[in-house]
Amino acid sequence: MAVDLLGQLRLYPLHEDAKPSYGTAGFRSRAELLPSTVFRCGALMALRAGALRQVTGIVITASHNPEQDNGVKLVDPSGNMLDSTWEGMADALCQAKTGHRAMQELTRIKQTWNVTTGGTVMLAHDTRSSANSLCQAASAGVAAVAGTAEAPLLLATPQLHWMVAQRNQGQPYSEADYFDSLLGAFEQLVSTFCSSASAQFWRPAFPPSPGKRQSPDSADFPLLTHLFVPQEVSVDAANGVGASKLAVASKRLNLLGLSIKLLNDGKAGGLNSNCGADYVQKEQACPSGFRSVIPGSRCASIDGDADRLLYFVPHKTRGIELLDGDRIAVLAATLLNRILQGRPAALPDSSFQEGAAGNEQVQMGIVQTAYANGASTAYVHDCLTSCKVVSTPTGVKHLHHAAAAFNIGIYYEANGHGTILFSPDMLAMLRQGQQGSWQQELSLLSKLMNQAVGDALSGLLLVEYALGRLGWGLQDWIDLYQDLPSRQLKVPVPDRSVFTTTHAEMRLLTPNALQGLIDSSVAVVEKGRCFVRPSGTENVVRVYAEAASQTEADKLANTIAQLIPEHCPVASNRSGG
Ligand code: G16
Repeated sequence: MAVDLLGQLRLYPLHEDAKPSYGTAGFRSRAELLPSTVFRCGALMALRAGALRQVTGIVITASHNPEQDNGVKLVDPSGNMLDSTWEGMADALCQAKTGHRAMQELTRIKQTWNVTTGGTVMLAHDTRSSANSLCQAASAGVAAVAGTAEAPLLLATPQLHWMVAQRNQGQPYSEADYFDSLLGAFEQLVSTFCSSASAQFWRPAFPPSPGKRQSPDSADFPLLTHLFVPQEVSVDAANGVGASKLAVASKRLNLLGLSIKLLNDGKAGGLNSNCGADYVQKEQACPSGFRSVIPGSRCASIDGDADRLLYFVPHKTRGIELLDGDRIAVLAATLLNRILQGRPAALPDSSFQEGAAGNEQVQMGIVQTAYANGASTAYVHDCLTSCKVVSTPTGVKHLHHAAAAFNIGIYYEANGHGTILFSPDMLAMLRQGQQGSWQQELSLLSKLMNQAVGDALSGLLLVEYALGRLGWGLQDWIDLYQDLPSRQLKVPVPDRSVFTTTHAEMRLLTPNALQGLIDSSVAVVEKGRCFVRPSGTENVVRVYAEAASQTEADKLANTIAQLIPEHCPVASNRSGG
């Protein structure tokens, strides 16, 4: 039966306050403004599935934003975010003021892509109360172009990305398969490379010289039985969807001696409310619900849709030692370097040149954004010499593609969003490895790390494996380098589109005069760095500053934040993501 597309579009009219705009990770706004956008995204992703004859996906989530917000993340057949060439079409479709105009946009897409009917779209949502009605809107949009919308599933965002990628590669793709793949890889890594049988292999070739700092929990020869020493991580689950998913994983991880103590698991407390990875990073503070956690213990925080991960150590006061995405990337690069060099675990040692030799054949890179702490970038340049550092604008969609250019591309935003990509050539080479070889270890790591998108569960397994494998305690990881003090602020503005940037968002193009004022403020601050960029997920402009002292970083950020209103002419509101 023919579908009345125009009639359907008119059932989901554009809200008069909605100004949708495809942002850093799809569309976001207050939930009540979204039905039209979500319906149209359903139609768009069904047409993309039809055009490519592969399955696409939609996740209804506003990730780190508050409960009253929602949004759509659009998943390409590869499992990555929607191809950037379609973002303009998504904008034109979702911004069309009337059903008739929206239908014209859909017709244009059909003609351009020579597609008559929609394909299959997988749907997922997080724990927000607006999920049900928005999933219905997405399904209706898919059906309106004669596509097939699958039943929506309660999933963490990276799970759906993984499932779409697997399915299009003809691989098992259920949620159970997802857990089997990640946890199975972790189990195999531990049993193959951290067992007493592999102890010989892991004896350090370069035992620490006398007088060098010793890891508090390592003997001279770390036999890598560390993982079997019961390890507990207290995880702040942001009162989001990640809580139930981590609960599933923790049953299997317990058997390996890795115990996950779930806090902010959604039984009390609001989604991302004074908790979650965004809160912990921006406030540099312990999330709520951590009063019972012993100062100095190993803690982690994920965000509302479980695609970001940070580690932290609570101090006696409310403060924390933050181990952010930059540090996870450095830990990963250290582990990978040592595997590639056939080099065993050794304690952090300033005379030890990571990546100095042995892996010339493998191009490894770390992708960062402007938010990467200057100390982390300096550490990679100075100590991980075989790793190239690349900087991209904010957004996994940018980092992912830059990472894919390497044989092994590590990408992590400072906010904890990231993963490690292995190129097809690299994977083909790794498949030839024997049991117990470095190739097998890397191959298992490629299964542990979600190859589609940043994933908090992957990240947690990586950190625990890397620390156990290297024989490091948290302090060894912290001691690699000292972060420069930094401060992030957000300033609400009437129209964030007047802020445009260049140089991977490190410099402003417009408003014209503001960059000059930032430059002169930075020039008088020791180790000063500061930039301003419009958020792609909130109606704010973000200010980032770092300096030699916290007082100076705070002062620099505040000085620039105060300049913003006078450089921002009043214009139309934008409510989209
Ligand atoms: C999303 C993106 C991230 C980005 C973050 C903040 O994260 O996936 O890549 O870093 O937004 O972006 P912005 O500074 O433009 O608001 P999430 O976890 O909210 O989906």
